[in-house]
Amino acid sequence: MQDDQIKGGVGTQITHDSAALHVSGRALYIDDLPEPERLLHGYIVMSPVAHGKLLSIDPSHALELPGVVDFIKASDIPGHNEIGPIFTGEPLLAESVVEYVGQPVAVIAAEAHELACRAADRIQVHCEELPPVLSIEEALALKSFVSKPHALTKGDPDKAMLNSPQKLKGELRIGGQDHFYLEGQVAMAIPFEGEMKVFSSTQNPTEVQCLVAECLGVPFHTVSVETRRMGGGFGGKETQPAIMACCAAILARRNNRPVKIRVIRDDDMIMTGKRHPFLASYEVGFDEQGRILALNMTLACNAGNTADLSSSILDRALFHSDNTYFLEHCRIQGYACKTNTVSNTAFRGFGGPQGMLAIENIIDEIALALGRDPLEIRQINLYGVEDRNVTPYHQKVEDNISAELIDELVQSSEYHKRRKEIEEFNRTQPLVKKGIALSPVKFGISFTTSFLNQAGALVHIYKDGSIALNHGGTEMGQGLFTKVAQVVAQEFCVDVSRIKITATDTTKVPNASATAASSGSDLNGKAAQDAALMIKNRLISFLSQHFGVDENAVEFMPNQVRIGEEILSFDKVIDLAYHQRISLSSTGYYSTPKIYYDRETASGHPFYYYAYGACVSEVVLDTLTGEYKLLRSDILHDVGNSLNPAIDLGQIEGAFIQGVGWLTMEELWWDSKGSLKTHAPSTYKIPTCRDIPIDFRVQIKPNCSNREETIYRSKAVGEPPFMLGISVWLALKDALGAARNGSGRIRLNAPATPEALLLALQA
Ligand code: MTE
Ligand code: QUE
Ligand code: MOS
Repeated sequence: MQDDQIKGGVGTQITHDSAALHVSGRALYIDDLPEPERLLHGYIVMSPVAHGKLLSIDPSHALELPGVVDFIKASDIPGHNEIGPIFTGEPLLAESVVEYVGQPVAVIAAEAHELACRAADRIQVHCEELPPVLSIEEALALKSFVSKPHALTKGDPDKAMLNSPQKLKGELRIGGQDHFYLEGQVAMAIPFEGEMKVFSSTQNPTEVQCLVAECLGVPFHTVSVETRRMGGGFGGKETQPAIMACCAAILARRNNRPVKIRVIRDDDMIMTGKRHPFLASYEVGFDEQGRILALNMTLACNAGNTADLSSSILDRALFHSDNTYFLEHCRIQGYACKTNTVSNTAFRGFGGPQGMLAIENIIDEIALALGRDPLEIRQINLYGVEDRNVTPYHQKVEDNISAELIDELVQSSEYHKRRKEIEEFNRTQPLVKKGIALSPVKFGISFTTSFLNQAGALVHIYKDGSIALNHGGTEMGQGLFTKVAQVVAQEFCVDVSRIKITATDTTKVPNASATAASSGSDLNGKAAQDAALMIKNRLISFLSQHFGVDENAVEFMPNQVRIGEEILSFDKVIDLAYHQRISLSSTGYYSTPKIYYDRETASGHPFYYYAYGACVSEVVLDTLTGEYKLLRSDILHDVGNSLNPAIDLGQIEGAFIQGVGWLTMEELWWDSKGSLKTHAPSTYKIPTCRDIPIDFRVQIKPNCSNREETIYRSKAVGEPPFMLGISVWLALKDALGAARNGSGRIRLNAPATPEALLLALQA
């Protein structure tokens, strides 16, 4: 008996392919792989100061420990000492200056991990300290930047500001965020026959391949990188893994032994980049209704000591400082400030969250100034459908559904009724105050660096009818492998269990982009579909000739193929095709259409489409302690036609909570010498299961097909819902307003920790 449907096709809620392995602890991460014989363990020696001349590094106390085998510094790197993803001037190991506390300056190798760790501690790094630049303000004053400033302008903001009946000026400080992936950074390099095989916990195996080859001074084809899965990446494994991979490969080549480097959590947090802190300064002009007439805003981020991806992250911050709102006259300027702190990097949302928080705060300020419900101000400023639809970067918003989405959520969450109940509660409760807020999200999908929007795949069908799938995307828990397997199952009309998802490997698919910008399933799904269709079309043409029927008479049915009157099992068809010498393997390729951006004119069509969502959150605040509880969150989020609603729901919930963590509890704190003091869970509070809303209602917006021809008209989901967490920050601000009885402006920065809330109450 054949089923009338395949198992695990597109749109079905199958579980993550590794779910059982994850929850039973059997999933293999790089540190779990069987260790090769003669494995050495590397450990990275870090700069003790934020800024200084590097005078000498003395490894003698380390090398005298039995089992310590090797030591390298910058001058021992055989090729380039460069690991910048976009710009040069980003050394793997510091040469003559050190520029942040934690900067890699040397690497030690020993017979055991703990020994290497201990040996690294004994290495003496001598520096002549120089004055560090630690804050955005200092860097702005010195005009110390890692990349050229960028600005978006539309209309005539100066004139519109002059003519605005109401104006507000303000500043918002936005904190950074540590990725806190469960699996720390790790790499293992294995030398053989002049080649180097690297296992790297990376979102970007191709970049690791290229950088390892450049550090070794060898052609790319002698280095291969494999990544089966990461224990979370969240952007923290886009560029940072190069440090461990390159150091391991250099040591492996010198010693002709395999080398593994895994840094402990504290050192990982000190050494590697985080989300960029931002300082937003603005002047907004508006009318009595609260409609924004002019906006003049500067977004300055703390890029840390090098550029890394900061220029692209700043671009994305600028591109999202409109969020869902039409800004007719605006100037939005961006600065990527160079400081003597760790170089900040990609983190879920990639600057978008910071830009969006800035404008959401402005909307809130307008509402407060006019004594109106912020929801009204949001609604009155939304992008239109026919007009009022041009962004500050001059892309037309053509798929806008924010108004209807917000209306639906206002209804389903009973926003207005609850707002009244909360007012009543606050009238009668002197010490605890409730707050509520709705915040929308519009997130642009595509790498804004247009050439990155490409992907490749490789599909094999073996003689027994089983299928192997490979593509350039990486699995970090987000379910990409599962979704792409569903696409291939759908193409061949077979059960997904037939498809073996294989580890990302630079020898199988070359020149892949990072799995980033939420575009993993969009890009790799299409590339895998292309490969599958190539084979499928070969099969169709073969079968029609072999059986003497029209090509239209060949039909792929669940796990079978109908050829005219005949029905053969999929296995039988493959067996037949093999014996008739039909190729059963194909590569596939995809590049996103319609996108371009011109930095000179700051205009173009950087995004293929937008993903939308909105969230209503309700909090209760204890005005004596600043403690709060997230009572309820209602989310309505657009994922187009979902490839897998179960996985998408998980992404929405997880991203939201991670966003709440960023804005309400995760606080990074450096001392006056630029040393990070919050480098473990004892001092850095991430959300846990106790922090999810007591009442959590998450809905995927139904019947919401993507108007663009994406893979099965789905939409990217990885990052957009992160920004729904903004509703919680706004709800806390609303509760503060209630506590202060509407007297004066509320100065609240992010994160809104209990301490910050208490200070804002007393200000
Ligand atoms: N989900 C899990 N479980 N773990 C992760 O590391 N990273 C996020 C998001 N969801 C992440 C995640 C980030 S930053 C991005 S860009 C996307 O997943 C990348 O994967 P995708 O493009 O396949 O959605
Ligand atoms: C979103 C992203 C990324 C991005 C642009 C986005 C990203 C990323 C890069 C990038 C840009 C230039 C490079 C490079 C990478 O741009 O993750 O290697 O040369 O890596 O809008 O997530
Ligand atoms: Mo995600 S920040 O684009 O890795």
